[in-house]
Amino acid sequence: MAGMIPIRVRTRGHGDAGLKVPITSGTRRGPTVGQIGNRQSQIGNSPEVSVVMPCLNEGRTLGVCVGKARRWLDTHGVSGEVIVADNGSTDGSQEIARSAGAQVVSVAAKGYGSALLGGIATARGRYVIMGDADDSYGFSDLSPFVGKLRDGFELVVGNRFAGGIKPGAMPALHRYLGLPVLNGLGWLLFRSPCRDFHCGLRGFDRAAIQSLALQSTGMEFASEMIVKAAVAGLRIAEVPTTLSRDGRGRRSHLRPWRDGWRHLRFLLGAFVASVFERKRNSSHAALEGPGGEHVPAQAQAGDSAQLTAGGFYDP
Ligand SMILES: Nc1nc2c(ncn2[C@@H]2O[C@H](COP(=O)(O)OP(=O)(O)O)[C@@H](O)[C@H]2O)c(=O)[nH]1
Ligand SMILES: [Mg+2]
Repeated sequence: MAGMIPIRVRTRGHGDAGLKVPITSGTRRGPTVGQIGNRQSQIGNSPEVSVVMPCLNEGRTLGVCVGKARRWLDTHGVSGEVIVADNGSTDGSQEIARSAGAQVVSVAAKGYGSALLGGIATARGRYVIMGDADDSYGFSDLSPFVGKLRDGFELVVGNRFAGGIKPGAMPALHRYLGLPVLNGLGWLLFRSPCRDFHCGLRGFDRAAIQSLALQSTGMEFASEMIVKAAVAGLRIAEVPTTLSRDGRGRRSHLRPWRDGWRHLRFLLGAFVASVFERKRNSSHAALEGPGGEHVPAQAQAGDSAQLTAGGFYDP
């Protein structure tokens, strides 16, 4: 992705024409996973939860992942669907997914982000859980994610540092250099509450995340989701999750230097873009009052000229 990343920001109060990221209310509260028991959680004709797995040649582990997700849905009485977003796997992943009970979506555009965008566009659930199809994440225990979503959080991100990284599950380069640097930058630039910015197991309110108009095609999709959610003021939570050694017995699709650079470039580009938005917003505020009348900029401060990136830009 070249050039600057367009990032739209939400402003408080009135006078926000053209700048608002529409989001859904974060105040809805439903029953917790424990409370719901075996009652089906279907909402109208739609399932409550869509589990979306991006997949490129994961034939060795995909069936296990789909099976775990399906079993979790069934044993918790949660109405749900499992969607595998595939990019032309050549190892029979599609058939494996179908026979394990998943719906397969073939996404023409290549890349992790493209696959997820295709899967999310097909999903019908009010909530989406996304996670790798390499059997490294805990699809057997989605309760913490769905519980937080039912509590009204719009994005729930796993934290592998809190939940445990099993031996051999993450290369030392990622664990001790790449992820700490990118996590630190996410906090510094956007006050992201996520201490594991790149955890691949997450849950979100589908409408809220779709309203952010995510567009990254590659692995930097993971950064884009958190940055735009933070800037838009969505309610974000994190829950501990465990990372196990993947079961596929070959290299990851992630290319550490190339993908690390794409994440870094996204973070810096988004930050620069948000600063420009803020400046533009401030000059609007200096010219027009809430009713269109000319007012001095100070009269607008604290009202329409603030961004909501975790308060970072607030005066
Ligand atoms: N459809 C599709 N899936 C992908 C692509 N790249 C990665 N994935 C899937 O995305 C998930 C994460 O990739 P993975 O190799 O596990 O990355 P890592 O967890 O960072 O090592 C896995 O389920 C992959 O099969 C892609 O280009 N297309
Ligand atoms: Mg993985």
